[in-house]
Parts: sequence; C-alpha cells; structure tokens
Amino acid sequence: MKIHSVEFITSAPSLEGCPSPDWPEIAFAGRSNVGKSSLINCLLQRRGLVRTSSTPGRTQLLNFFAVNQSLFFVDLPGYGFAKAPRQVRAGWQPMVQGYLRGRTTLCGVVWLLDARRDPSDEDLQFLDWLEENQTPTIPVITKVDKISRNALQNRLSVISRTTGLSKDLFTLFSVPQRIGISELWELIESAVAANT
Ligand SMILES: Nc1nc2c(ncn2[C@@H]2O[C@H](COP(=O)(O)OP(=O)(O)OP(=O)(O)O)[C@@H](O)[C@H]2O)c(=O)[nH]1
Ligand SMILES: [Mg+2]
Repeated sequence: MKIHSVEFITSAPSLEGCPSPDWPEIAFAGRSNVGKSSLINCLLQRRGLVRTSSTPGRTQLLNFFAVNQSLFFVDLPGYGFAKAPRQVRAGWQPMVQGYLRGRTTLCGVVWLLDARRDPSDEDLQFLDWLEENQTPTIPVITKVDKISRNALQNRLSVISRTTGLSKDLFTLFSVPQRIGISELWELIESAVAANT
C-alpha cells in the first residue's frame, strides 16, 4: 500500500462518538503494551503519529486515523492493565464491545499477541468476542525480535494451541526489524476488499 496521507481524526469515548462511517475500517487490538501503536506507526511509516509509551494503559479511547482519505485505522485501548483506575477498567468493556458490535464499516481487527507471552485469559476472552461477532480477525505475533528463532517456533505452537487458531494464520511482526509489514498490509487490503 502506498501511503499518501495520514491524519489523526479524533479520539472517541464510545461508538456514538466515532466519526461518520464513510470509509472501510481496520481496528488494532491487544493487551496493553503489546505494541499496537508502534505497529500502526510502522505500517503507516509515521514514527510519531500514534503515541507509544513504555507506560502501559495510556491510550484509553478509540483513536481514529484517516489513511489516504479512504480508510480508517482505529487504535483500540489495550486490555489487561491491572493498574488502570477502576473507572477506566469498568468503562473499557462496554466501549470496546459496543464498538465491535455496532461499527458497521469494521472490516477486520488486527489482533496482537506478544511473542514472549502465553495468551492471557483476557486475550482469549477478546478472541471469543471477535468470534461471537464474526469479526474478521487478523492475528499477529509481535516483538518477534525479542526471542530466538527456535524459541519463536515453540511460542507459535503454544499460542496456536491455546487460541485454537492454526499456526499459519499468524503474521509474525517486528517493528525494529521491520518484519511482516508487507504481509500484514496484504491481509488488511484483502479484509477491506472482502467487506466493501
Ligand atoms: N523490541 C520490540 N519492541 C516493541 C515492538 N513493538 C512495540 N515495542 C515496544 O513496546 C512498548 C509498547 O509499545 P506501544 O506501541 O506503546 O504498545 P500499545 O499496545 O500501543 O500500548 P497501550 O497503548 O498502552 O495499550 C514500547 O516501548 C515499544 O517501543 C517490537 O516489535 N519489538
Ligand atoms: Mg498504544
């Protein structure tokens, strides 16, 4: 995908606050700190576009970006941040579930897992929602630069077993090593094409 323009549009607190659904949309989800914002910056070749941080749980709204004036990218708030204020944690589920259920132009969710971690209960719960909603899901294992090739094969087996998703469905990704960018773009473009 050739990126001509990228623009931050808005941060929405709920489905009702989302921009008018004029374009197909791809959302990015995963536990807090998994690397959603970094991956979006990497796909869009804009280093500082989406705020990333080493402090988990900073992005607590639905953040909309316009890509080429024809596609929305949505950086969803991460789950599993135990230290977030209770109010924030309580608000997360209705916000994200409302969005997933109600956003008619949502073509797919890029779902990120950390190469070094076992999928958590929250990861599996989130995958259940995606499956219940029949939301096309693009699973990604990110931060693959953090472990050896052998370790990665083992992690892929564990992740595949716990999620019930076959190994070949996962796209391996690394921001610093720029692994997976064109593969992921292809999957995103297919998801958009299948839904428009
Ligand atoms: N080594 C390595 N580090 C990464 C990679 N992707 C992200 N990181 C780092 O992981 C940390 C968290 O990244 P973010 O992109 O802010 O994660 P996030 O999922 O947006 O986090 P929240 O917005 O808090 O939910 C940052 O320090 C990133 O630099 C990767 O592929 N490899
Ligand atoms: Mg983020």
